[in-house]
Amino acid sequence: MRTTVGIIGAGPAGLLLARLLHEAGIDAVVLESRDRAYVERRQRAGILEQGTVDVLRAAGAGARMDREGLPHDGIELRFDRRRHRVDFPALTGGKSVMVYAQTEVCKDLIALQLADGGPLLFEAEALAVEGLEEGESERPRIRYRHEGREEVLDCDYVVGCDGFWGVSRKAVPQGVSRTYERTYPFGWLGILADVPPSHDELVYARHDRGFALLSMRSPTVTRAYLQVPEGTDAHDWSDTEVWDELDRRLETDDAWKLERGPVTAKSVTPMRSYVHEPMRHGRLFLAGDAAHIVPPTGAKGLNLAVGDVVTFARALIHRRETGEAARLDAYSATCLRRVWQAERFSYAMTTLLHRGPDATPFDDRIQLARLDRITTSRAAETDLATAYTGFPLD
Ligand code: RFL
Ligand code: PHB
Repeated sequence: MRTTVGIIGAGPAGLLLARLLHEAGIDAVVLESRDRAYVERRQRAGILEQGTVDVLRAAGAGARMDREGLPHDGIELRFDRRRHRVDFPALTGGKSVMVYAQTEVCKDLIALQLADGGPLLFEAEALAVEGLEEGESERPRIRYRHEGREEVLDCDYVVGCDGFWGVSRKAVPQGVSRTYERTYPFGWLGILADVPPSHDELVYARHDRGFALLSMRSPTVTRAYLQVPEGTDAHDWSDTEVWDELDRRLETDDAWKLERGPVTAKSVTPMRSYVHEPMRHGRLFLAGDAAHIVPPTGAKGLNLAVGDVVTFARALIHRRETGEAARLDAYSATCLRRVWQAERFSYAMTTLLHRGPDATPFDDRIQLARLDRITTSRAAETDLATAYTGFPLD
Protein backbone atom coordinates (compact mmCIF):
# COMPACT_ATOMS: atom_id res chain seq x y z
CA MET A 1 0.00 0.00 0.00
CA ARG A 2 1.16 3.57 -0.50
CA THR A 3 -0.07 6.94 0.72
CA THR A 4 1.01 10.54 1.15
CA VAL A 5 1.00 10.59 4.97
CA GLY A 6 1.38 7.41 7.01
CA ILE A 7 0.04 8.02 10.52
CA ILE A 8 1.00 5.65 13.33
CA GLY A 9 -1.50 5.67 16.21
CA ALA A 10 -5.21 6.48 16.51
CA GLY A 11 -5.18 8.51 19.70
CA PRO A 12 -6.35 12.11 19.52
CA ALA A 13 -3.21 13.20 17.62
CA GLY A 14 -3.44 10.59 14.84
CA LEU A 15 -7.22 10.77 14.48
CA LEU A 16 -7.34 14.57 14.29
CA LEU A 17 -4.45 14.67 11.83
CA ALA A 18 -6.26 12.20 9.57
CA ARG A 19 -9.31 14.48 9.69
CA LEU A 20 -7.38 17.69 8.95
CA LEU A 21 -5.62 16.06 5.98
CA HIS A 22 -8.88 14.58 4.67
CA GLU A 23 -10.49 18.04 4.75
CA ALA A 24 -7.54 19.37 2.73
CA GLY A 25 -7.74 16.56 0.17
CA ILE A 26 -4.45 14.95 1.22
CA ASP A 27 -4.57 11.17 1.50
CA ALA A 28 -3.44 9.42 4.65
CA VAL A 29 -3.57 5.98 6.25
CA VAL A 30 -3.86 5.46 10.01
CA LEU A 31 -2.41 2.33 11.63
CA GLU A 32 -3.56 1.55 15.19
CA SER A 33 -2.25 -1.41 17.16
CA ARG A 34 -5.31 -1.76 19.45
CA ASP A 35 -8.92 -2.55 18.60
CA ARG A 36 -11.61 0.12 18.29
CA ALA A 37 -13.32 -0.67 21.61
CA TYR A 38 -10.06 -0.27 23.50
CA VAL A 39 -9.24 3.09 21.92
CA GLU A 40 -12.76 4.36 22.60
CA ARG A 41 -12.76 3.32 26.27
CA ARG A 42 -9.29 4.39 27.46
CA GLN A 43 -9.93 6.93 30.28
CA ARG A 44 -7.69 9.98 30.07
CA ALA A 45 -7.98 13.70 29.59
CA GLY A 46 -11.02 15.79 30.31
CA ILE A 47 -10.21 19.43 29.53
CA LEU A 48 -10.12 21.00 26.06
CA GLU A 49 -8.54 24.42 25.63
CA GLN A 50 -10.33 27.07 23.62
CA GLY A 51 -7.94 26.50 20.67
CA THR A 52 -8.65 22.74 20.70
CA VAL A 53 -12.40 23.38 20.75
CA ASP A 54 -12.07 25.76 17.79
CA VAL A 55 -9.98 23.25 15.80
CA LEU A 56 -12.45 20.40 16.43
CA ARG A 57 -15.35 22.59 15.32
CA ALA A 58 -13.53 23.73 12.17
CA ALA A 59 -12.72 20.09 11.35
CA GLY A 60 -16.43 19.20 11.52
CA ALA A 61 -15.96 17.21 14.73
CA GLY A 62 -17.64 19.63 17.15
CA ALA A 63 -21.37 18.82 16.93
CA ARG A 64 -21.66 16.40 19.87
CA MET A 65 -19.04 18.33 21.86
CA ASP A 66 -21.20 21.45 21.53
CA ARG A 67 -24.30 19.52 22.64
CA GLU A 68 -22.83 17.48 25.48
CA GLY A 69 -19.61 19.26 26.51
CA LEU A 70 -19.62 21.53 29.54
CA PRO A 71 -18.08 24.99 28.97
CA HIS A 72 -16.19 26.10 32.08
CA ASP A 73 -15.29 29.69 32.86
CA GLY A 74 -12.98 29.00 35.77
CA ILE A 75 -11.39 26.64 38.26
CA GLU A 76 -11.22 26.70 42.03
CA LEU A 77 -7.97 26.59 43.99
CA ARG A 78 -8.27 25.18 47.50
CA PHE A 79 -5.69 25.45 50.23
CA ASP A 80 -5.69 26.09 53.97
CA ARG A 81 -9.43 25.14 53.99
CA ARG A 82 -10.05 28.23 51.81
CA ARG A 83 -11.48 28.50 48.29
CA HIS A 84 -10.40 30.84 45.53
CA ARG A 85 -12.04 31.01 42.11
CA VAL A 86 -9.93 31.83 39.04
CA ASP A 87 -12.22 33.58 36.55
CA PHE A 88 -10.87 32.74 33.08
CA PRO A 89 -12.86 35.12 30.82
CA ALA A 90 -12.33 38.08 33.15
CA LEU A 91 -8.56 37.49 33.25
CA THR A 92 -7.92 36.43 29.65
CA GLY A 93 -10.23 38.66 27.64
CA GLY A 94 -12.94 36.06 27.16
CA LYS A 95 -11.26 32.67 26.97
CA SER A 96 -12.65 29.55 28.62
CA VAL A 97 -12.24 25.74 28.43
CA MET A 98 -14.55 22.80 27.69
CA VAL A 99 -15.02 19.68 29.78
CA TYR A 100 -15.42 16.93 27.17
CA ALA A 101 -13.66 13.62 27.66
CA GLN A 102 -10.85 12.38 25.42
CA THR A 103 -12.84 9.15 24.97
CA GLU A 104 -15.64 11.18 23.38
CA VAL A 105 -13.27 13.20 21.15
CA CYS A 106 -11.82 9.90 19.90
CA LYS A 107 -15.26 8.34 19.33
CA ASP A 108 -16.36 11.38 17.29
CA LEU A 109 -13.19 11.41 15.16
CA ILE A 110 -13.30 7.63 14.57
CA ALA A 111 -16.94 7.82 13.45
CA LEU A 112 -16.11 10.62 10.98
CA GLN A 113 -13.04 8.83 9.62
CA LEU A 114 -14.89 5.53 9.10
CA ALA A 115 -17.82 7.35 7.47
CA ASP A 116 -15.94 9.23 4.76
CA GLY A 117 -12.19 9.34 5.47
CA GLY A 118 -9.21 7.33 4.32
CA PRO A 119 -8.18 3.94 5.70
CA LEU A 120 -8.09 3.60 9.50
CA LEU A 121 -6.81 0.13 10.34
CA PHE A 122 -7.31 -1.21 13.87
CA GLU A 123 -5.18 -4.08 15.17
CA ALA A 124 -2.48 -2.94 12.75
CA GLU A 125 0.73 -2.68 14.74
CA ALA A 126 3.60 -0.63 13.30
CA LEU A 127 6.81 -2.59 13.78
CA ALA A 128 9.36 -0.14 12.39
CA VAL A 129 9.79 3.06 10.38
CA GLU A 130 12.44 2.65 7.69
CA GLY A 131 13.99 4.62 4.83
CA LEU A 132 14.73 7.76 6.83
CA GLU A 133 18.46 7.81 6.24
CA GLU A 134 18.91 7.41 2.52
CA GLY A 135 18.50 11.04 1.46
CA GLU A 136 15.76 13.31 0.23
CA SER A 137 14.69 11.28 -2.80
CA GLU A 138 13.95 8.19 -0.73
CA ARG A 139 10.49 7.65 0.66
CA PRO A 140 10.00 6.37 4.20
CA ARG A 141 7.99 3.22 4.81
CA ILE A 142 6.21 1.71 7.77
CA ARG A 143 6.49 -2.00 8.34
CA TYR A 144 3.39 -3.26 10.14
CA ARG A 145 1.48 -6.40 11.09
CA HIS A 146 -2.21 -6.72 10.22
CA GLU A 147 -4.46 -9.79 10.19
CA GLY A 148 -1.51 -12.07 10.80
CA ARG A 149 0.57 -10.76 7.88
CA GLU A 150 3.50 -8.40 7.71
CA GLU A 151 2.84 -5.50 5.33
CA VAL A 152 4.59 -2.34 4.13
CA LEU A 153 3.08 1.14 3.84
CA ASP A 154 5.10 3.42 1.52
CA CYS A 155 4.68 7.09 2.40
CA ASP A 156 5.87 10.58 1.45
CA TYR A 157 5.78 11.48 5.15
CA VAL A 158 5.37 9.49 8.34
CA VAL A 159 3.81 11.10 11.40
CA GLY A 160 4.45 9.21 14.64
CA CYS A 161 1.35 9.71 16.79
CA ASP A 162 1.92 6.46 18.68
CA GLY A 163 2.18 7.79 22.22
CA PHE A 164 5.00 7.49 24.72
CA TRP A 165 5.50 3.72 24.25
CA GLY A 166 5.29 3.66 20.44
CA VAL A 167 7.90 2.71 17.82
CA SER A 168 8.30 5.93 15.84
CA ARG A 169 10.55 7.76 18.30
CA LYS A 170 12.86 4.73 18.30
CA ALA A 171 13.47 5.25 14.57
CA VAL A 172 15.39 8.45 15.32
CA PRO A 173 19.10 7.64 15.78
CA GLN A 174 20.25 8.42 19.32
CA GLY A 175 23.16 10.52 18.06
CA VAL A 176 20.86 13.16 16.55
CA SER A 177 18.36 13.45 19.38
CA ARG A 178 18.35 14.72 22.92
CA THR A 179 15.86 14.00 25.66
CA TYR A 180 14.96 15.97 28.78
CA GLU A 181 13.17 14.21 31.59
CA ARG A 182 11.91 14.56 35.13
CA THR A 183 10.02 11.95 37.12
CA TYR A 184 8.06 12.65 40.27
CA PRO A 185 7.93 10.49 43.43
CA PHE A 186 4.13 10.29 43.28
CA GLY A 187 1.28 9.37 40.94
CA TRP A 188 -2.45 10.02 40.63
CA LEU A 189 -5.09 7.57 41.76
CA GLY A 190 -8.09 8.39 39.54
CA ILE A 191 -11.71 7.33 40.03
CA LEU A 192 -14.89 7.61 38.02
CA ALA A 193 -18.08 7.62 40.08
CA ASP A 194 -21.78 7.66 39.28
CA VAL A 195 -22.61 10.76 41.29
CA PRO A 196 -23.18 14.37 40.18
CA PRO A 197 -20.02 16.48 40.65
CA SER A 198 -20.03 18.23 44.04
CA HIS A 199 -18.92 21.52 42.48
CA ASP A 200 -19.80 23.07 39.13
CA GLU A 201 -16.13 23.75 38.24
CA LEU A 202 -12.88 21.81 38.70
CA VAL A 203 -11.30 22.03 42.15
CA TYR A 204 -7.49 21.80 42.49
CA ALA A 205 -6.57 21.30 46.15
CA ARG A 206 -3.26 21.64 47.96
CA HIS A 207 -3.24 19.83 51.31
CA ASP A 208 -0.55 18.69 53.75
CA ARG A 209 -1.67 15.10 53.01
CA GLY A 210 -1.18 15.65 49.26
CA PHE A 211 -2.94 16.97 46.16
CA ALA A 212 -6.57 16.27 45.24
CA LEU A 213 -8.53 17.15 42.10
CA LEU A 214 -12.28 17.13 41.75
CA SER A 215 -13.32 16.93 38.10
CA MET A 216 -16.25 15.58 36.11
CA ARG A 217 -17.24 13.77 32.94
CA SER A 218 -20.88 14.87 32.76
CA PRO A 219 -23.59 16.33 35.01
CA THR A 220 -24.03 12.85 36.51
CA VAL A 221 -20.44 11.49 36.55
CA THR A 222 -17.65 12.62 38.87
CA ARG A 223 -13.96 12.17 38.03
CA ALA A 224 -11.54 12.68 40.93
CA TYR A 225 -7.85 12.18 41.60
CA LEU A 226 -5.65 11.80 44.68
CA GLN A 227 -1.89 12.17 44.86
CA VAL A 228 -0.53 8.77 45.96
CA PRO A 229 3.04 7.51 46.49
CA GLU A 230 4.89 6.28 43.41
CA GLY A 231 4.25 2.57 42.79
CA THR A 232 0.81 2.56 44.47
CA ASP A 233 -1.56 -0.16 43.25
CA ALA A 234 -5.15 1.05 42.70
CA HIS A 235 -6.39 -2.05 44.55
CA ASP A 236 -4.56 -0.86 47.69
CA TRP A 237 -7.37 1.64 48.16
CA SER A 238 -10.96 0.69 48.95
CA ASP A 239 -13.69 2.96 47.60
CA THR A 240 -14.44 4.18 51.12
CA GLU A 241 -10.79 5.03 51.70
CA VAL A 242 -10.72 7.07 48.47
CA TRP A 243 -13.82 9.06 49.47
CA ASP A 244 -12.53 9.57 53.02
CA GLU A 245 -9.23 10.90 51.69
CA LEU A 246 -10.94 13.16 49.13
CA ASP A 247 -13.07 14.49 51.99
CA ARG A 248 -10.01 15.31 54.08
CA ARG A 249 -8.06 17.01 51.31
CA LEU A 250 -11.00 18.98 49.89
CA GLU A 251 -12.47 20.09 53.23
CA THR A 252 -13.25 23.79 53.63
CA ASP A 253 -14.35 26.07 56.45
CA ASP A 254 -17.74 26.71 54.86
CA ALA A 255 -20.63 24.32 54.34
CA TRP A 256 -19.28 22.70 51.14
CA LYS A 257 -19.90 18.94 51.05
CA LEU A 258 -18.51 16.12 48.91
CA GLU A 259 -21.21 13.79 47.55
CA ARG A 260 -20.28 10.10 47.32
CA GLY A 261 -21.50 7.51 44.84
CA PRO A 262 -20.63 4.12 43.33
CA VAL A 263 -17.06 4.01 41.96
CA THR A 264 -17.04 2.52 38.45
CA ALA A 265 -13.30 2.71 37.62
CA LYS A 266 -10.07 3.13 39.55
CA SER A 267 -6.52 3.37 38.20
CA VAL A 268 -3.11 4.89 38.93
CA THR A 269 -1.18 7.15 36.54
CA PRO A 270 2.53 7.82 36.95
CA MET A 271 3.74 11.43 36.59
CA ARG A 272 6.48 12.44 34.19
CA SER A 273 7.85 15.43 32.31
CA TYR A 274 9.64 14.43 29.09
CA VAL A 275 10.68 16.12 25.83
CA HIS A 276 12.39 14.56 22.82
CA GLU A 277 14.23 17.03 20.56
CA PRO A 278 14.04 17.55 17.68
CA MET A 279 10.49 16.49 16.82
CA ARG A 280 11.44 15.77 13.22
CA HIS A 281 13.98 13.47 11.61
CA GLY A 282 13.98 13.64 7.81
CA ARG A 283 10.46 12.73 6.70
CA LEU A 284 9.44 11.40 10.11
CA PHE A 285 7.53 13.87 12.30
CA LEU A 286 6.75 13.09 15.95
CA ALA A 287 3.50 14.43 17.42
CA GLY A 288 1.76 14.30 20.81
CA ASP A 289 2.87 11.94 23.56
CA ALA A 290 5.33 10.29 21.13
CA ALA A 291 7.46 13.43 21.48
CA HIS A 292 6.60 14.81 24.91
CA ILE A 293 4.85 14.05 28.19
CA VAL A 294 3.56 16.49 30.79
CA PRO A 295 2.24 15.67 34.26
CA PRO A 296 -1.57 15.96 34.07
CA THR A 297 -1.87 18.79 36.63
CA GLY A 298 -1.99 21.46 33.90
CA ALA A 299 -4.40 19.47 31.66
CA LYS A 300 -2.10 20.06 28.70
CA GLY A 301 -1.27 16.64 27.14
CA LEU A 302 -4.16 16.28 24.73
CA ASN A 303 -4.08 19.97 23.85
CA LEU A 304 -0.38 19.77 22.98
CA ALA A 305 -1.07 16.75 20.77
CA VAL A 306 -3.70 18.82 18.95
CA GLY A 307 -1.25 21.72 18.58
CA ASP A 308 1.40 19.49 17.01
CA VAL A 309 -0.85 17.99 14.35
CA VAL A 310 -2.40 21.35 13.51
CA THR A 311 1.10 22.74 12.95
CA PHE A 312 2.02 19.75 10.77
CA ALA A 313 -1.20 19.85 8.72
CA ARG A 314 -0.95 23.60 8.11
CA ALA A 315 2.71 23.28 7.10
CA LEU A 316 2.00 20.43 4.66
CA ILE A 317 -0.96 22.26 3.15
CA HIS A 318 1.25 25.35 2.75
CA ARG A 319 3.88 23.24 1.02
CA ARG A 320 1.29 21.87 -1.42
CA GLU A 321 -0.13 25.29 -2.17
CA THR A 322 3.13 27.23 -2.54
CA GLY A 323 5.88 24.62 -3.02
CA GLU A 324 7.70 26.14 -0.04
CA ALA A 325 9.03 23.77 2.60
CA ALA A 326 10.00 26.44 5.15
CA ARG A 327 7.05 25.78 7.46
CA LEU A 328 7.59 22.02 7.39
CA ASP A 329 11.26 22.64 8.11
CA ALA A 330 10.26 24.80 11.07
CA TYR A 331 7.87 22.12 12.44
CA SER A 332 10.06 21.05 15.34
CA ALA A 333 11.02 24.56 16.43
CA THR A 334 7.44 25.81 16.16
CA CYS A 335 6.05 22.96 18.25
CA LEU A 336 8.87 22.92 20.81
CA ARG A 337 8.29 26.51 21.76
CA ARG A 338 4.68 25.69 22.69
CA VAL A 339 5.73 22.37 24.25
CA TRP A 340 8.21 24.00 26.60
CA GLN A 341 5.63 26.57 27.70
CA ALA A 342 3.29 23.69 28.54
CA GLU A 343 6.13 21.85 30.30
CA ARG A 344 6.86 24.95 32.34
CA PHE A 345 3.21 25.42 33.30
CA SER A 346 2.58 21.73 34.09
CA TYR A 347 5.72 21.60 36.21
CA ALA A 348 4.71 24.79 38.03
CA MET A 349 1.19 23.50 38.74
CA THR A 350 2.57 20.15 39.89
CA THR A 351 5.11 21.64 42.31
CA LEU A 352 2.58 24.23 43.48
CA LEU A 353 0.02 21.65 44.57
CA HIS A 354 1.73 18.31 45.35
CA ARG A 355 3.60 17.42 48.50
CA GLY A 356 6.69 15.30 47.84
CA PRO A 357 7.79 12.66 50.36
CA ASP A 358 10.82 14.80 51.29
CA ALA A 359 8.90 18.08 51.60
CA THR A 360 10.14 20.26 54.46
CA PRO A 361 8.21 22.90 56.41
CA PHE A 362 10.10 25.46 54.30
CA ASP A 363 8.74 23.87 51.10
CA ASP A 364 5.22 24.01 52.56
CA ARG A 365 5.56 27.70 53.34
CA ILE A 366 6.86 28.41 49.82
CA GLN A 367 3.86 26.61 48.30
CA LEU A 368 1.46 28.61 50.43
CA ALA A 369 3.29 31.82 49.54
CA ARG A 370 2.99 30.96 45.83
CA LEU A 371 -0.74 30.30 46.27
CA ASP A 372 -1.11 33.52 48.24
CA ARG A 373 0.57 35.36 45.36
CA ILE A 374 -1.67 33.80 42.71
CA THR A 375 -4.81 34.58 44.70
CA THR A 376 -3.93 38.19 45.54
CA SER A 377 -1.97 39.44 42.54
CA ARG A 378 -3.98 39.95 39.35
CA ALA A 379 -0.78 39.61 37.30
CA ALA A 380 0.06 36.22 38.84
CA GLU A 381 -3.51 35.00 38.49
CA THR A 382 -3.67 36.19 34.87
CA ASP A 383 -0.50 34.24 34.13
CA LEU A 384 -2.16 31.05 35.42
CA ALA A 385 -5.44 31.69 33.59
CA THR A 386 -3.66 32.47 30.31
CA ALA A 387 -1.58 29.29 30.43
CA TYR A 388 -4.51 27.10 31.55
CA THR A 389 -6.83 28.26 28.77
CA GLY A 390 -4.00 27.83 26.25
CA PHE A 391 -1.59 29.71 24.03
CA PRO A 392 -2.55 30.43 20.41
CA LEU A 393 -1.82 27.79 17.76
CA ASP A 394 0.48 28.58 14.86
P1 RFL B 1 -2.13 8.44 22.75
O1 RFL B 1 -3.50 8.86 23.19
O2 RFL B 1 -1.30 7.67 23.72
O3 RFL B 1 -2.36 7.58 21.44
C1 RFL B 1 -1.32 6.82 20.86
C2 RFL B 1 -1.95 5.71 20.06
O4 RFL B 1 -0.92 4.99 19.37
C3 RFL B 1 -1.20 3.61 19.48
N1 RFL B 1 0.08 2.88 19.26
C4 RFL B 1 0.38 2.25 18.11
N2 RFL B 1 -0.30 2.08 16.97
C5 RFL B 1 0.28 1.38 15.97
N3 RFL B 1 1.51 0.80 16.07
C6 RFL B 1 2.23 0.95 17.22
N4 RFL B 1 3.44 0.39 17.32
C7 RFL B 1 1.67 1.70 18.30
N5 RFL B 1 2.09 2.03 19.55
C8 RFL B 1 1.12 2.74 20.10
C9 RFL B 1 -1.80 3.46 20.87
O5 RFL B 1 -2.56 2.26 20.99
C10 RFL B 1 -2.67 4.70 20.93
O6 RFL B 1 -3.96 4.47 20.43
O7 RFL B 1 -1.26 9.67 22.27
P2 RFL B 1 -1.67 11.08 21.58
O8 RFL B 1 -2.61 10.88 20.44
O9 RFL B 1 -0.41 11.80 21.40
O10 RFL B 1 -2.55 11.82 22.70
C11 RFL B 1 -1.99 12.26 23.90
C12 RFL B 1 -3.04 12.22 25.02
O11 RFL B 1 -3.65 10.93 25.05
C13 RFL B 1 -2.44 12.54 26.39
O12 RFL B 1 -1.48 13.54 26.29
C14 RFL B 1 -3.52 13.01 27.38
O13 RFL B 1 -4.40 11.96 27.70
C15 RFL B 1 -2.88 13.54 28.66
N6 RFL B 1 -3.85 13.89 29.70
C16 RFL B 1 -4.54 15.09 29.65
N7 RFL B 1 -4.37 15.92 28.61
C17 RFL B 1 -5.10 17.07 28.53
O14 RFL B 1 -4.91 17.83 27.57
N8 RFL B 1 -6.04 17.42 29.47
C18 RFL B 1 -6.27 16.63 30.55
O15 RFL B 1 -7.15 16.96 31.34
C19 RFL B 1 -5.49 15.44 30.68
N9 RFL B 1 -5.67 14.62 31.71
C20 RFL B 1 -4.11 13.02 30.75
C21 RFL B 1 -5.03 13.43 31.76
C22 RFL B 1 -3.52 11.77 30.81
C23 RFL B 1 -3.79 10.94 31.87
N10 RFL B 1 -3.18 9.67 31.85
C24 RFL B 1 -3.88 8.46 32.01
C25 RFL B 1 -1.84 9.56 31.35
C26 RFL B 1 -5.32 12.60 32.83
C27 RFL B 1 -4.68 11.37 32.90
C28 RFL B 1 -4.99 10.54 34.12
C1 PHB C 1 -9.72 15.07 34.12
O1 PHB C 1 -10.91 15.40 34.26
O2 PHB C 1 -9.40 13.92 33.80
C2 PHB C 1 -8.64 16.05 34.37
C3 PHB C 1 -8.97 17.38 34.54
C4 PHB C 1 -7.97 18.31 34.79
C5 PHB C 1 -6.65 17.89 34.88
C6 PHB C 1 -6.33 16.55 34.69
C7 PHB C 1 -7.33 15.63 34.44
O3 PHB C 1 -5.68 18.79 35.16
